[in-house]
Amino acid sequence: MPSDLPVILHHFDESPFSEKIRLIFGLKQIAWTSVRISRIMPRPDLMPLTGGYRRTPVMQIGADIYCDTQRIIRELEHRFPAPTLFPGGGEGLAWASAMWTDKSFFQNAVNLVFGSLADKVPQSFIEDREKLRGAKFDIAAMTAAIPQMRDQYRAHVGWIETQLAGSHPWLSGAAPGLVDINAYMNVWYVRSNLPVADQLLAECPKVRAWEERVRAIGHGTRTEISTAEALEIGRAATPQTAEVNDPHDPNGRKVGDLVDVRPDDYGKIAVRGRIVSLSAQSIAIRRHDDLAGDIVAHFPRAGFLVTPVE
Ligand SMILES: N[C@@H](CCC(=O)N[C@@H](CS)C(=O)NCC(=O)O)C(=O)O
Repeated sequence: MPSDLPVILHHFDESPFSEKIRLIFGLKQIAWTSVRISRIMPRPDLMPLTGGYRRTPVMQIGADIYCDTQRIIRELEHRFPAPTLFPGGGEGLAWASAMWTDKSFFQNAVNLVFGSLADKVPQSFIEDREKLRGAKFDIAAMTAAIPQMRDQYRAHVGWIETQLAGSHPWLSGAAPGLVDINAYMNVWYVRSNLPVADQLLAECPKVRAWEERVRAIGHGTRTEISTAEALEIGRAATPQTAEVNDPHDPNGRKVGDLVDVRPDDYGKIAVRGRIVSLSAQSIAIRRHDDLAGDIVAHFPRAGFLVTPVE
């Protein structure tokens, strides 16, 4: 159900999580609008739209703001169902694969990349990511851990190699799907930053061939606008999200409740608003911002905390 409103992605080119979404645009042949944001805070035109959520990427469709790739991908599959991200079935495990690729595998790739870049990492970036994590971004410790990180990376890519054994070209079988996109993000990230990327895949010929196939999916059709233009689109639009209660909500939450929503791992900034829509996989909250107007922000449930505001 494509609408007249542009599908806007707030992202930066080096961002691996954004690469997942760019590839889904490619896979589904979506024409999208790119807003390049800075790699570090502040992001003064984006925060009015997200209500403080600061991780990258964020998708915007009018005054509806989708936070976290889990939630963005669910929306894209809903609005652009063909071709599906679940070509071989297996939808449940495909969603769950993000808990491997976005957490354990990603932390491994991050440590490998920044440990190897070492003194090339700008101080401003380190300080920004310390605020994001609420903990030290300890490059020296990452450098010291490189041997361990190589071992871990080998184990992660080894699973991809094993999954590709046999004649099927994709992790989901005959066609590319969400598991390919999720897993590829980390291989892309290491390849984009480390000259040893090929060496690290020396014993994984199927991963190297698969990597080329995923890259060839491309990014769909991209048009650029500025952060200020995106904010204006948000301000001029009305949120499109219908009110939906969840009769099975285990905590009795309902439309209209005032809540804080925040990630449970890093970038734990609370976004406050009134519930508009609720389900096992999604929560949408309405808020008002002086610059952005009325906004509905959408989050996934796994990996997020919802707390009532008294
Ligand atoms: N679970 C989040 C993780 C996103 C994430 O960690 N993105 C990185 C950039 S690739 C980030 O937010 N870095 C800090 C920032 O951009 O402010 C998702 O799936 O969207």
